[in-house]
Amino acid sequence: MKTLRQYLDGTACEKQLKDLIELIAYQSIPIRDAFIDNQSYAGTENTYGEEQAALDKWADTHIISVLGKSGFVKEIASEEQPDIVRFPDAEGDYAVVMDPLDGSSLIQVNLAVGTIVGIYRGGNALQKGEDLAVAMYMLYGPMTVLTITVGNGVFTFALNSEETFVLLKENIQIPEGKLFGSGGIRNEWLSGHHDFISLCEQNGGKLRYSGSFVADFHQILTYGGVYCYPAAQGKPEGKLRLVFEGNPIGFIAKQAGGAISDGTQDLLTVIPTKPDHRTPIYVGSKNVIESVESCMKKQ
Ligand code: AFP
Repeated sequence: MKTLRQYLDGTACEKQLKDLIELIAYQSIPIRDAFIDNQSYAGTENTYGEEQAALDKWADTHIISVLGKSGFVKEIASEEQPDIVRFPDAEGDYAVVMDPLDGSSLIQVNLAVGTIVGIYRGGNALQKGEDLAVAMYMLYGPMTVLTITVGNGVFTFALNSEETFVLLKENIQIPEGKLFGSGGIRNEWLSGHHDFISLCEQNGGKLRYSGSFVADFHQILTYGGVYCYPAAQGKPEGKLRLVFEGNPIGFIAKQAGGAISDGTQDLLTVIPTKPDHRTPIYVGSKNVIESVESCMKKQ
């Protein structure tokens, strides 16, 4: 079975980028192994006022330390850091954006959570999503899997019993499915979002939402449909973060023939104004995202 390295060797990625991808992908082993010892909350909050799980903090510190030592990376923008972490002396010129542990409220109930990562060339972390060189996520479920695009299709690898990532699925395309899931509180949704969700229900859609973006998106990637975290009354920017969540997942969706939108435009064309730039997110099958945008226009 083809390993991650064998796959990367068949791509046009430069050697240092391949090494960086592998280095990050295999951090899923220490992160997964740290679940048992990090079940509690750390007693601290991130920039967004969200309580940090101990594993959130552990994974953040761990990945930053590994990347800092690697010399590959000039900047890291992490959901768990208030500011961009800089390594001006690094020999490499990449910038990494990451959510080290996405879906952290699910750690204590042992549901699937993930790590989201994007890599830019040019050492600047605040670039448009469409300029990503690599987008990937690791999903810690019954299997630990890595879904990745280097801009030439989407591939999923699974960690086998020898702790090697081996190819599970190649050239993944999002089907035009009917799953839908939405974050937020129904009473606070705006009318366009209400209309869109009603449309999903009328069309025989099935509700699926766990509270872990990575796990919920992985399901959409497989069966088709849409993941939403909408704008709300008094919260036009929604909850999710453009840089660490929207862009890497959106880049994967687009490479798989799907789309991502903030309700009005392709999210990957938006220039981030700051690391913690928030945005409404709709991601999934292409025709479903088109109907989101038409519901929002009528709002
Ligand atoms: P954390 O990474 O802070 O746990 O946030 C999870 C998340 O950004 C995303 O993974 C979920 O889909 C969404 O928030 C869940 O939010 P709600 O708990 O409001 O549904």
